[in-house]
Amino acid sequence: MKPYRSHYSKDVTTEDHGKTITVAGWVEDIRNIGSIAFIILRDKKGTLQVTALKKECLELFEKLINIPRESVIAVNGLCKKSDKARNDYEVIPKEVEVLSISETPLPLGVVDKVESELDTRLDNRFIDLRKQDIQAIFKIRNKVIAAVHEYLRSENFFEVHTPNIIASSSEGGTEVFKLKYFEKSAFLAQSPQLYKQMLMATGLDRVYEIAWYFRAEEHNTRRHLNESTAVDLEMAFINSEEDVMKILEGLVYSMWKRADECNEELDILGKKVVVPTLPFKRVIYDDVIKKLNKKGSEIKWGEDLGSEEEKLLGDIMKKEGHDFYFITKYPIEAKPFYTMPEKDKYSRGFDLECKGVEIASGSQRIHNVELLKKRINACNLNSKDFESYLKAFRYGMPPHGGFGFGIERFLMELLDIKNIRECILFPRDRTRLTP
Ligand code: AMO
Repeated sequence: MKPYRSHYSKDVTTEDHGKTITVAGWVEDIRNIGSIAFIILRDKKGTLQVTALKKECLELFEKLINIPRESVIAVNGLCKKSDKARNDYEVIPKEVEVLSISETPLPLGVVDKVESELDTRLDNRFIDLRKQDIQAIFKIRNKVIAAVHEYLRSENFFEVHTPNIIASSSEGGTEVFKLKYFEKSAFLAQSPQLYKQMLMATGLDRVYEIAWYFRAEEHNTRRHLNESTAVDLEMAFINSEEDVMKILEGLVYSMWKRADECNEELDILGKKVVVPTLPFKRVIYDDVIKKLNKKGSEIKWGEDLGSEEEKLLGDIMKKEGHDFYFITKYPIEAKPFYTMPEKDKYSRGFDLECKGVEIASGSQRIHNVELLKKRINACNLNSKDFESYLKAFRYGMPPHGGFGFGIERFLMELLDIKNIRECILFPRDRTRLTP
């Protein structure tokens, strides 16, 4: 049969009625009522009905009713208007080609009413992803990423791809995956941090990357992955971190707005999206600590917010009418070595929170090489490990800053998904390395 597919399930129009078309996909269900069989065929865009009449095509009828569910078939047949069929039409088969027979039983049902355990679903992710609600999450992700490219390009950003196998840890700390690189040891990049900053010394001015983060964090939580993705960005000639925050809130707004336009997927998921209004509230770190202490939290000045404190702050801010808010002017000791200090104990680092969850963090960076070395040492890191990075600061480096915005965290908050593993195709966590 050539081609296997002339139409997707949802692409048939009134003009196709009475014509011969070919459709292809997975056999979701077979209902055989004796003289007639209804085969529900599923493809990327939805489902359609293939109707086989026993008395008109006995051989085809027998072939179709014996195909195991989830097998892949292509059907060539007559497209016919039908009030009873799902998309107002059905296909009366003339020819059926079985392209792949599914084994039975299935390790996971596709249209079953019973909810399966997340682990069973992730173990059989290729089947899990056949479900229309699970696909809807990734269809929204796909559309929103398109909005990221559109927005950032309209703001004169340049897409880059930086190395993931690197010689020194990008964020400092111990949460790095170490690997053997021929005679040397190497690390998987925790983020593109060092490279996007080095690019600020090239004159490219504004760069972004849809980046992979590899983090050897031991804890297994509902909002941490060991391999995650982010919109990672850096911009030069800024006056302060405020310039970076403006781009970040513009980006978040564009992404939420694009998500709000995904009507079909949102309907499938039964979700509503509330597009935020700009600008987002800015709260300085000192006030955050005061607000938290007032509500009984024992967090001390200088500490970073843990998930408990973030949640409490989320509730406080919600009452004040803010789902989105920046926490600004962090203490320097709570931020990574590349963060620009301000006065003696503060920094130009910020986090963007959404309903009690950190979705992005960023800062103005240090662009003076001597100060940068000082901060590397103060963070108990060895500046020798950062020589090739530091070199980029010695021959003309403009003031700059940027942020990292977690794509899975964004999806969790956008669609109110409780476990971050649902927001990435093949999650990597403390115990999961397959599939
Ligand atoms: P940070 O480490 O805060 O900053 O990460 C930025 C954003 O990435 C997401 N994120 C994660 N998502 C899931 N699982 C994880 N383990 C995980 N770790 C981080 C979060 C977080 O806000 N280089 C800086 C960014 C910058 O300053 O440009 C950085 O990596 O949404």
